[in-house]
Amino acid sequence: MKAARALVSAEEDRRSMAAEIRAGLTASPKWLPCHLLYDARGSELFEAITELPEYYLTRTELALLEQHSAEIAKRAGAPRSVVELGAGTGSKTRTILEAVIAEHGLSDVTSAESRELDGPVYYPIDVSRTALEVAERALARPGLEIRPLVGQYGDWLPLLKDLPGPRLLLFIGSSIGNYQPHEAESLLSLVRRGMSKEDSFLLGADLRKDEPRLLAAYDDAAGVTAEFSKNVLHRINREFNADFDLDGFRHLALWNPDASRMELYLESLRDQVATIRALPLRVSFRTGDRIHTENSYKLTLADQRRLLAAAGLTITASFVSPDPSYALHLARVT
Ligand code: AVI
Repeated sequence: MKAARALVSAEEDRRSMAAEIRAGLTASPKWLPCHLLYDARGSELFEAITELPEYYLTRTELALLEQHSAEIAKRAGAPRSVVELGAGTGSKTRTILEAVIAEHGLSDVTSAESRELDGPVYYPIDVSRTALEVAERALARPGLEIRPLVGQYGDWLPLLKDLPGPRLLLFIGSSIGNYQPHEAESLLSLVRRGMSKEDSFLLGADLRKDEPRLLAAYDDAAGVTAEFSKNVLHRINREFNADFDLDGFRHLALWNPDASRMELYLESLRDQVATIRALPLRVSFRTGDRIHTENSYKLTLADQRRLLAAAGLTITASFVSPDPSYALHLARVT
């Protein structure tokens, strides 16, 4: 198994996390960046979310991928590099990789030279080293190189042009929805700047739909999403020597129709003070005070198209499931 590459040291990572926690918990209203949700336990809980009956996103996207991967691989021109942003454990990627390999043929593992010439090489990018290790084990097969890259997308996207082309970039799982619209546009512009004319970009994103369906998806009956949300406090307790009382907070999922997004919060159930000794910082809460932990935007099809166009990407094919509605867009540099 290849060791995952990281551009940023664990020490730098910890310093930037500490700065984010301080900035978020001293702000009014309080917030925490959603990438903090994904430590090893958080990644595990997110995997469990993807299998919940209420969380329609993953299985709807998988069904679309199963139906259209062959066409996507063909349209992407038998890519030599498949780069996935936010790969997680890679569970959503098998179908598309199989299709790329089928379109391509496996690289000849007996010859180093033909391996150079053939491909494909899969580069999963994720902040979670543990998730990447799972992905690597789950997706390993003869003839497919897997080179995991640990870190934020911004660390790796500028290096895209160095990878053999044509490249297929995957940003599936509706993770684009976790960015504010202006951040989403900047991220897609960064993707576009790393692409050449021959490359393709596949975006998978949830669509705006009825409120009850959305509320259920982000506040499931079994309480897995609540545990996932609260895990961020558990993580701060463990990694920054804090004393958040997890029973003193509840998970809250709200639909904001004006912003067209689900908003996830941790709400304080009483007046309380938490101490984060490693920062050091004391954080006071009144009953009902909230920490905003995540947004999940649900754009219309027209807004998704506008977002891609604004980033300089032209859609070459869209695959849309009607109910529950979800979209896959294949795009090229405009
Ligand atoms: C990772 N991301 C696409 C998920 C979503 O649906 O926004 C994160 C999530 N948070 C709670 N449930 C799922």
